[in-house]
Amino acid sequence: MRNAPTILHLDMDAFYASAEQASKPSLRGKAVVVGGLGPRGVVATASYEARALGVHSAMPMAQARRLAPNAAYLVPRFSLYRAVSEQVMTLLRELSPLVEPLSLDEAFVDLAASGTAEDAESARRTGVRLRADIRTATGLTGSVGLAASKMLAKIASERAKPDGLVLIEPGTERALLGPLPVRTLPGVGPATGDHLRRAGITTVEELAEAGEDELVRLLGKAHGQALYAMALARDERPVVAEREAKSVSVEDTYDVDIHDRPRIGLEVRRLADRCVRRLREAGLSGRTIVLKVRRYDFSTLTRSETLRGPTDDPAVVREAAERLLESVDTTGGVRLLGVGVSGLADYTQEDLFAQASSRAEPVPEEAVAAPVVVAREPVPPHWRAGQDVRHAEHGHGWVQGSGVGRVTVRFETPQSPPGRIRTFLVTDPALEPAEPLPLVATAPAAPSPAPGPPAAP
Ligand code: TTP
Ligand code: MG
Ligand code: MG
Repeated sequence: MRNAPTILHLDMDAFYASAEQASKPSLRGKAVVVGGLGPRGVVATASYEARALGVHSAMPMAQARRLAPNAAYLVPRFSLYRAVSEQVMTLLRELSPLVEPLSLDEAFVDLAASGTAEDAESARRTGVRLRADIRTATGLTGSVGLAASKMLAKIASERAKPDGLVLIEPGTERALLGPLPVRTLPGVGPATGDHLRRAGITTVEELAEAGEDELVRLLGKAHGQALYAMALARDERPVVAEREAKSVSVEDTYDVDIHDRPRIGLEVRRLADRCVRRLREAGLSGRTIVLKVRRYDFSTLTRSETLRGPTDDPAVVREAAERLLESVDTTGGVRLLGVGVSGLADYTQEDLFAQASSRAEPVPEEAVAAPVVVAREPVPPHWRAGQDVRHAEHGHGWVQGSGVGRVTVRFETPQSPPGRIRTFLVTDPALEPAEPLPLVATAPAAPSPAPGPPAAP
């Protein structure tokens, strides 16, 4: 094991909920629960204010509502979380080429691989700076753990939460691990935990004392040996840079702009089929379908839809791509079309749910609210709590609730003070779905999407 705490583990604090609070000024400091809002929905995450009331990830939504009846209940907005995640991962990659993302909000970084840090002092400085940079870039907080192994770095960031940094000095690992519950160690889920408890082992120290032979007898060779090594704080697992090819995509540029809507639809279906062939050739499946359209004036837009689970089914990709096309104005003609599938490999949301279900009871299917980006039944309009909207007169806001033909919208933006609520008919033509706004105001470099011809790239 290395002799300096140069493995960094970052995990964002209450990630989805913090992003929601940053987006929606009226929710700051309040209990916020993000997850599936349908009858079988489960909690994806809860703000720290809601956690104080007992709400946590993977809990059935109905139970959360009993514990925190006054909390805000919101659907997840994955496109926002992905955008923030990309900003965070970019900052991590500036520290080292060896970055191993574990999920949208979490990654290991090997600081020694780039010479960013050689000792505890420089590692701590790097961690402090990273936390400040994340805050500046995203407006959100993340906690950092630093240690000489992955296992300890992750334990350290857990202890740093929320909004902190913990560095474990090499040599102090065993003393720190000893009194912790066995469940702290990677690979000890509820079942193994119960098994060990029945054998009288509840702490890491007791695991070490039990000895390798006893653990192998209890848990089998591979698991027993691995756990014994972890209990002695021996963890040599390297940080492995993320796998290549996070998306597979195909596109076509047309000599003559296509105007004919049915023809555009046909091209999109063809591209979807070609994309799926590529995906299958690579032995991959993915969860986010992306449609790219470059219009006659070179303005390029992408639309994406995230499915409940990864797919490599041509019919599913085709349908999703066609649905996405519905939301794109192609009058004037298109010169390029593309279809891609991303959310491949170990980066998908399923990992989080798999993780959650190994920690707790199995997570029902409805873990993620059904249509994530695109409403599938356009009539009557289906407004979901938390969703972004734009009103012709009042501007940007979000759906606070809807029912009996009415929808309540709060008009506020990440940079505004808490906003006012107004109620409309669900069919009000002045109200339309909108994209999430960036959490941090960017320099006025990008042209606003207001009237006027978009600039050529
Ligand atoms: P976590 O990092 O496990 O949790 P968190 O960021 O909400 O809170 P903290 O790290 O401060 O304890 O998960 C990151 C995001 O992944 C979380 O915000 C929502 C999502 N998620 C689920 O959708 N389902 C789950 O069961 C879990 C655990 C997380
Ligand atoms: Mg987190
Ligand atoms: Mg995490």
